[in-house]
Amino acid sequence: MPTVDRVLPDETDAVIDISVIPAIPDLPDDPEDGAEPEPRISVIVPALNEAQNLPHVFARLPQVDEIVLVDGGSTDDTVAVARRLRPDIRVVVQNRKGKGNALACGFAEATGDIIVMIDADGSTDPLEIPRFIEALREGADFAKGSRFQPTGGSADITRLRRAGNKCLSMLVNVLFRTRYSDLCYGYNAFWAHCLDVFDLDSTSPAPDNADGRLWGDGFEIETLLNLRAARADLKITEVASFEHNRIHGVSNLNALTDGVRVLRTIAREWRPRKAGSRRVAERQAR
Ligand SMILES: Nc1nc2c(ncn2[C@@H]2O[C@H](COP(=O)(O)OP(=O)(O)O)[C@@H](O)[C@H]2O)c(=O)[nH]1
Ligand SMILES: [Mg+2]
Repeated sequence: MPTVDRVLPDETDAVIDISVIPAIPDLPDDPEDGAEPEPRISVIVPALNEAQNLPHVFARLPQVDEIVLVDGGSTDDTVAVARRLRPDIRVVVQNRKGKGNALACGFAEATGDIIVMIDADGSTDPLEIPRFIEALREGADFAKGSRFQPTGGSADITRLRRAGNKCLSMLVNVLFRTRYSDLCYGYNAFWAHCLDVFDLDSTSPAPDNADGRLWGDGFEIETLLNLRAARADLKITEVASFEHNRIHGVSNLNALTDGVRVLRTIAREWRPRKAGSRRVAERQAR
């Protein structure tokens, strides 16, 4: 049974009537003469068989400059539905398997100054995007969603996932001297310069192993981004977020096997802090 933190109207099986969706807050208009130019915003949407959920997600998207849908080889109409809903959408096909690889491929194609990552299943609410943008414009390099900040919550997280996430967050906070309240959550936004720090591989071919995934290609991607952001001393702001239930279909995540991948990610990324800082300094000097 999912644990529900806050009672919300049940959106499962809801027929989405766009006319009743609350007015979508526009992101700021073009600047006055001489003011800082507005950052361009790219939204990256990894999707694996989400045709039924995309109408709901896209109906709630505020105006952004670019939407990149990364298809994981969906066998339903995900791509056709996305194109019908948003004729201007860019569709990218990932080169390996897993959500992490999908994000790496989407990030590599993004042209915006700010990159926002959201899910295609209706659990991350696009109406929250302006909050993430605000955190970035107020000085953060990385705006990290958190379900465990005071006004956040989740209708989707199970007891097991909640407990695992808490233990893993505590472990990371000790090892990486962070104060993360939610390590394994996939709603984040960041300035494009952070991609240097994330250093993701979007080009290598699929390895010849059982699952066709390289390290970082799975759901451990969220932890990987958080750890590399911390190690590079990026300015990180947690943004309260409410995670809704997936609308249709079932999660692709396995709490146990993916939890172990997260744990191994922590072990692999943990190195003496100085080495991490030196790597970033070298990268910045290039
Ligand atoms: N392209 C792509 N998207 C994926 C893959 N695995 C999951 N996703 C997408 O990633 C998002 C989150 O996945 P989900 O299965 O809901 O995991 P959960 O939210 O952690 O339970 C959804 O939009 C999925 O469609 C994948 O292998 N490739
Ligand atoms: Mg989900």
